[in-house]
Amino acid sequence: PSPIRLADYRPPAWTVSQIELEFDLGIDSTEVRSRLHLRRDPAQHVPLRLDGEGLELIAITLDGQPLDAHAYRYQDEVLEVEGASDDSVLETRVRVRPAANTALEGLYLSGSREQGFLLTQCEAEGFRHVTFFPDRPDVLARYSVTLRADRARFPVLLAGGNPAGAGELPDGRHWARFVDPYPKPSYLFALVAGRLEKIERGYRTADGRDVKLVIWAEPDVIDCCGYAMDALERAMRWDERAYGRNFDLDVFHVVATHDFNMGAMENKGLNIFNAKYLLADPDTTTDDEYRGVEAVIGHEYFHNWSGNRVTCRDWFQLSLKEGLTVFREQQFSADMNSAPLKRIDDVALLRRAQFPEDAGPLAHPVRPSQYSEINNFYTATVYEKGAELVRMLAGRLGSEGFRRGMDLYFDRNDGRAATLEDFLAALGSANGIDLSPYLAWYAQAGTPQLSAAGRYDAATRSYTLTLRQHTPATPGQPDKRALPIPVKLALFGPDGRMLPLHDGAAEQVVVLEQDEQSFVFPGIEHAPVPSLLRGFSAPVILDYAYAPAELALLLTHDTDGFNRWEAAQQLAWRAYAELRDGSGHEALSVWGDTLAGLFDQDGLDPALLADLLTPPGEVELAERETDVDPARIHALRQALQRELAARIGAHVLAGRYRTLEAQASDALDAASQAQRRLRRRVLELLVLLDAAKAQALAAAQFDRAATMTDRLAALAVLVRSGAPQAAEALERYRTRHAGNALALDKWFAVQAQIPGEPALARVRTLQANPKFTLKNPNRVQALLGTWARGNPSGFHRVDGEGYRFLAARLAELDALNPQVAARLATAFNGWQRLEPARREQARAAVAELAGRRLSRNLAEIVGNMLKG
Ligand code: B3K
Ligand code: ZN
Repeated sequence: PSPIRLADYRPPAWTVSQIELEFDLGIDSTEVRSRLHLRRDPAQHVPLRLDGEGLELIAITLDGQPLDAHAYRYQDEVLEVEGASDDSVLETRVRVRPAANTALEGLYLSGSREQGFLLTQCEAEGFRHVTFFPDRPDVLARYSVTLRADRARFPVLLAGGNPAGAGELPDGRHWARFVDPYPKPSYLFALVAGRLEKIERGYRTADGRDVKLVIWAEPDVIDCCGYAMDALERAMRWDERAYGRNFDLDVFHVVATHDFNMGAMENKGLNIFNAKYLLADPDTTTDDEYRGVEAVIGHEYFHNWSGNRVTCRDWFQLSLKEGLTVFREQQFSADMNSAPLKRIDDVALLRRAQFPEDAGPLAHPVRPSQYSEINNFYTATVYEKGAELVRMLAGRLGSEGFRRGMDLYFDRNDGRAATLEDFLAALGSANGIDLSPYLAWYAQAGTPQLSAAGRYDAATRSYTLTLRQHTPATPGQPDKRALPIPVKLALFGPDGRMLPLHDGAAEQVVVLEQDEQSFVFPGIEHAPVPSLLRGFSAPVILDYAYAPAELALLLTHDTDGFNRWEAAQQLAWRAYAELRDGSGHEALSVWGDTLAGLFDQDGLDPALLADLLTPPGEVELAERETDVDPARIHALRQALQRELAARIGAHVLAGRYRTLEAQASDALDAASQAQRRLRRRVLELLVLLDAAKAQALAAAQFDRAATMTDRLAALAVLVRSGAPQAAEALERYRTRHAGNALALDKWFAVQAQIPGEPALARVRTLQANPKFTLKNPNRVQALLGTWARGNPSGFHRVDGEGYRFLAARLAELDALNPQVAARLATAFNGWQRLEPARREQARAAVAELAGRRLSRNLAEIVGNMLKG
């Protein structure tokens, strides 16, 4: 099939002003009647064509008349109808089969036939699996949805919009109707039906609307929804304050399911969540997961404006809603928790997930120019790099200017399907600035490399900073142009104090717009140490030839929490390179000794300390190498951390561990979370120095843990260090949490992280465990995703067995769930940079897979993988 191209976009020839849907719901068979009120674009003369996939057509009428067999044709996933005109009403009746739907796209069954419930997932193109429709985001219609079902089997019936009646039917059946007053694209349609329980809360919006907030879940987990409800209320208040956005329906439903392809979905008025991002309780949820629930609750809620009220013209504009909403979610999380820690987390994620994407065969711009399967483009580039671009724009405009721009964006585009040009135009015209140069960031793939060099002239007391940029070629984009790169900076004197800049400010933003530019700072009293790209002001790779002592100065004194961490990362990187190349130990000493010095410093946030003590991960380290040998990188990173542990000292580490242990609590406040984060880090360092002692501490921690965070941290240390206590701890964990799917996922995941060659044997054993199934995306991610995407030394075996094992699982999975298979296949990203033996094994495994009959999803990923 030929790819879809942005350049080929045409407005729809036919639109739908209103749709009336009626569902007769059943697990094996559901009947869907739809009445479409059609509008024709007078400028275009093409027959009516509607999307429809896997639909069994039962009846079709146009303007009340049954259609002859020759007046319509349903083939190749398109229904073509003759004789329709502007204002025609097309009515169809189709049958779909929810229980047979393993792709979890369209209408499907979550859970068992006996107890499970029905739900839909329509983004991006699931609605065409429900009924015939112009299934594209620029067709906005008013929805009226009537659900009918057996009352005993489906006591709860939900769809997006405001409730508009309900009642009884003969034979134990009942009905409910929902009308959504806001025109919306089909990808935002949703329904849910089954035996669900709820928690409920009243909420009054800032503009005075009384809204009912309802969270629905299966009876066994309804007690785990309270945290999400609180988070939802916080998110709603925050969006009112930060963006002046109010909720706009009378009721807001949120539903949890264990069977979901991604994190959650922002369907209008009926958000549907992967249970992983909704359910929370202290016995089974870690601190990181609590923050994840809050963030995703916020993210989906914020989509009500950035995505739903203002939607995307076409799927190439996906980052218009996703990059923007991730940015809003990041701001929300930063406000609710610690802003510097949030920034560190986000940049670490960008480096771990997006930089490798941008540097490999799957590289694509934030606004891709073509795709064959849009579901393959819900990527770190569209989401995380997209959010970085919004952050750059927000930084350029300042907080008031950005708010002005956002107000205008929402105002101008409310009820419309917009483009990234519309976004930049609104931000720009609200501020009298031309932001169109930033469009290049959306069109150009690859991570820019920014080199910086400074020169201090003591005679004139001026400092000159020279910046140069270069973006390496990516597949299909050999030549790159210069991008506007905002560099936020400050200058530090030798005593660690900030040097005032000429206008008295401590901090300034310079924007590099050409390939190379110099910026002069007059009136600088000393040769400075520059703190560059503060807060990570642009998503680039910075190269500046700092002396290790200069990085130590920033690590100790920088007032930007993010750049303190960044200095530690840079030092760790250099220390790692010294170990690898046997090129001395200058950076190693400076890194280890500076951190050892900070270890006992009062007033340093323990959570920040934990992050400072963490060197770049194995995926990030591999990014800077050619002929990558993941086993060697693992060994070197362990050696690096052992050096750090040695410089701090076993005695000091153990002492700090005991102090932290004495403070242990099961509270969720920032201080308790920070204590747990540092305690874990200390244990991880100690185990490298004195394994027996640390393992004994971990075993005791596992026994007594009052939170999942502490229990899982202890278990991870035991399992990954191959402790003699590991097997028993795993068994006790399994028995304790046997009935809890999310806790059991963590049992699979922790074992998938065993380093090195033994990982595969464990993965094979776990794959044969009766609790493992390829049908559940969370379980697949927990075992196969953690191993293949998060455990490089475990996946990249030198004999290639890891690659062949994954390829075989991908082929099986693809037959069930193409979206999940395609995402898992990205584990092969970066294979071209492996050392020759692994490279050949990986290539052969991917090529063998490419030769099979695959879904469009998986075929596109493996095809691109081999092209790059
Ligand atoms: N918009 C959904 C993602 C849909 C993915 C479709 N394959 C979740 C989100 O970003 O909020
Ligand atoms: Zn989103």
